[in-house]
Amino acid sequence: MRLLHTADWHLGKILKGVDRTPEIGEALKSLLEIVRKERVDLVLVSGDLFDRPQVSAEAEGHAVEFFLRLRELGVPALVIAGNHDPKERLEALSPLFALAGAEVRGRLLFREEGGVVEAKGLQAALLPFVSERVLVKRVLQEAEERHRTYAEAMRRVLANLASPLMLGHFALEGVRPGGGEFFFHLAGSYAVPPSALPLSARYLALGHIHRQQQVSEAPLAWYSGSLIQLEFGEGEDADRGALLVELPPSGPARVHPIRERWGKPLKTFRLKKEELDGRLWEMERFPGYLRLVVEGRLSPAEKERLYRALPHLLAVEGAGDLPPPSPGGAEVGLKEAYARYLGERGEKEALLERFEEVLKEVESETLAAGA
Ligand SMILES: [Mn+2]
Repeated sequence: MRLLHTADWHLGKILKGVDRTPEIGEALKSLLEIVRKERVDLVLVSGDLFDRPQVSAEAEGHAVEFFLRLRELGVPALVIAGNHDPKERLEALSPLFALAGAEVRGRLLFREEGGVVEAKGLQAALLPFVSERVLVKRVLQEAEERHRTYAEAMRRVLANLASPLMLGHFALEGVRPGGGEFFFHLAGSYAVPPSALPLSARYLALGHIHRQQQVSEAPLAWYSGSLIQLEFGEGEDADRGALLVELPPSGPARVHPIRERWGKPLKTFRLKKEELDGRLWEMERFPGYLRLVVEGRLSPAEKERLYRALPHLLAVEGAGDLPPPSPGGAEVGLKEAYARYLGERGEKEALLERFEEVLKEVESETLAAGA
């Protein structure tokens, strides 16, 4: 049996005003080509098909077309919602997707409720993203206790759903972040310990982390990675694409990474002000989208000149506005981690202020609930 494992499409993604949907749509066409050529039997989509609760009709159209084309090829699909997906909407549309041969799961169902399905004669567990807030009671005050509770709850969910094939959308401890989700990692936030992965699983198809990587040997677990480079903060050279998984009737599964460079690359140039003119040609020739971090103040007119000269320049930032990321991803405070995250995304103060307000609200509520 040959599986194609994909995740983190993020249809509807808008990066600093640029809609990435056409690039993602092209990547999906390439995926279909792989399904056809490699005679794939079953497609696994491990969450984050969409980037946000409300996406454009074009974004939805690409997803619908993908599953209709799969149906034409006679290939069924298993699909789970990620944290970015409109999970209620996916759940509501699931009977329609089922007509196209795609089993779509928006919310968590335990085994007794139908959380394990059969696909091509194989038992497959569907574990969509489960919000930390659902799993962790707010009365638990200590961060450490909350993290332990989350890990324990996920351990029970995974044990309940233990199956030869499992789809999941969560962060696994010790994972190398892909950039888009690095706030999670830096804040030392919620993650599932590898020991919670059921040993009886022959393959775990994971989504959530955008860098393609194997995260467990026994049981075998991989993140397929995103289709395209979605954020400047995601390493240009980081592996992504999709995975072709061979699952023989018995014996271990074999994983063949498909490391494609779909979509436009994103690159950050970090330059001193006086280097700008000398490096302009290099930036002009770069085939993707650019972000420029300049050491030294630039006047609005100077910025304007750069935007005119470089049509694919999406952001100009001053260096030193934010502290550089700490080496090794050491633990930092929530506020600092969020400031860095905003910096990576090129968004700034207004959101940070709002974040502080929300943080205070949550803290006072947590105290009140604990009292
Ligand atoms: Mn994602």
